Amino acid sequence: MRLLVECASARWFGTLVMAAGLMTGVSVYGQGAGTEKLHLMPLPSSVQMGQGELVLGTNFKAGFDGQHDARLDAALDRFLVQLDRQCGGIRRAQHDAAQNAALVLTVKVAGPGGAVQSVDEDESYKLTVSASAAQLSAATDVGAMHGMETLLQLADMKEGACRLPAVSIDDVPRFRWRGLHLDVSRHFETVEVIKRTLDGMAVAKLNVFHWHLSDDQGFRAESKKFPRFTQVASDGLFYTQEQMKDVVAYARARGIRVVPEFDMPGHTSSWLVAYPEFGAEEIKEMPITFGIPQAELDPSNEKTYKFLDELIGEMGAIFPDAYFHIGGDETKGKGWEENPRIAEFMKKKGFDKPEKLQAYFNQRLLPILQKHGKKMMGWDEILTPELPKDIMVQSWRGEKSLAAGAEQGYVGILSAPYYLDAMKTSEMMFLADPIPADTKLTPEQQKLIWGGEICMWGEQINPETVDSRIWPRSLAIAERFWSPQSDRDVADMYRRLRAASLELEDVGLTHVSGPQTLRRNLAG
Ligand code: CP6
Repeated sequence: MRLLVECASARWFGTLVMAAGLMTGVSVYGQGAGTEKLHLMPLPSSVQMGQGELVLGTNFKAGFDGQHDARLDAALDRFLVQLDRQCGGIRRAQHDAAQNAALVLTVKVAGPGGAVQSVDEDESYKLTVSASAAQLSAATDVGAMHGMETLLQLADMKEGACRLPAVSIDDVPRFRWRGLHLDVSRHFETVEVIKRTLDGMAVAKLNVFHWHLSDDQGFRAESKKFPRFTQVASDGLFYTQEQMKDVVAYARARGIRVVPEFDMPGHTSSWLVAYPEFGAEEIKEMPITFGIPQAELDPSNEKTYKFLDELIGEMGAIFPDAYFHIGGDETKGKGWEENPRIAEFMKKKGFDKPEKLQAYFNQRLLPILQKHGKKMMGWDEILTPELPKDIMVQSWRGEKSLAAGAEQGYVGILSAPYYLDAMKTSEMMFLADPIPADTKLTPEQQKLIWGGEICMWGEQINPETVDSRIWPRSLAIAERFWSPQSDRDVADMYRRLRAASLELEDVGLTHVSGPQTLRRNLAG
């Protein structure tokens, strides 16, 4: 019965499928007999094979049953273009009500979902394919989009026709926060790279793009209030406000939230080259090296908070997500101790170590974020008892650190095992679970672990190589975030990874073909 507790989709249907699965010796919860021929990734929570297959012939028509918005309409168009690319001969049907009877694929949603996608968005979907028709139903656009991705993975060209196996799928993610973090400070990535990364995320059913927009080596977001950020601290490589809004819209169209990160009070060399008046020390230039350069904002200066209020207000309007990532990692505080004025401030406040000053800084930031309608998110180091329980902690230090937060009642996500630049294999990252089977956390505490984020740090990537660092391994991690906990068959994961990896190339990623091949293909 433990499995039933852990899988959110454990309704009566799932129970029946699990019973069937156990009888036929299929090891993963919810995967019925015959599913070993499919190559779905991430694995849905329950799959049951039916009789026969649906041939998508010249009579193929897809459309909606009932209400739908422009976002879902566009998603169906993209789906059909992709299906046509895989199969050929697929065309878009009229979808007025009178024609519904003739639809081969019917999509039905209860509503569009949140105007700003939240952590509570219902992402579930149900898919039924018989020999005569297919039905996709979901509570929201996002659920329907996930279902379309599954349909693309089901479709196969065989004996001159595009076919879908008869199947019944009931799918819901295990975790609500399934992110990919991309550092664009150390090396800049173009909007084109960001967009194709979002396309890959949609295939993998990842739902949060965490955009690490500032670090010591560069500040990549255009600020109209503080133009020196990009004038002197970006080498001309930055996103305009229009480009950032365009990325947010592109992500939303694919059911993906965008959480911006402005890393502070450490990792701020770029900030202090542009605006030295808010720093604890003089920073002459941005580093180009590895390591943690000494550069901290000055938490003792009231002007620092006025400045952050304006910056967060400006950036918060570009990024509608409820969460705003303040970084907070690796602040050593040496600059604070070396600055007599700040050292005196610490003494007066009774702060015996830099961590205390950082906690003070975070406490001052909190009402600023709240004023702009944002919740605070940061790396492990922001977790101090002074902060309320609705902050969100991203653990780069590991499962123990994450569990320690949950024990104190803090919500968190796991990132440590999913560092792509640590050269880990798909297997290692696939098996690393945000809630390991031997967890000591109570069921209530486990509910505070909302998922995880893959981390792509930028020191060793550029637009030419980034795809091959992120993909295909991220598909394996995305499956860990989406699929039932019992899904641990590594050989089967690799079998499906091969198919999904090629599918990613179909949507424009270049991890297999490489940018050279891509350019040749585009040229001619
Ligand atoms: N940059 C920032 C980094 C890292 C962190 N923060 C990092 C630390 C250790 C490893 C990889 C990356 N490059 N700003 C830690 C959150 Cl192994």
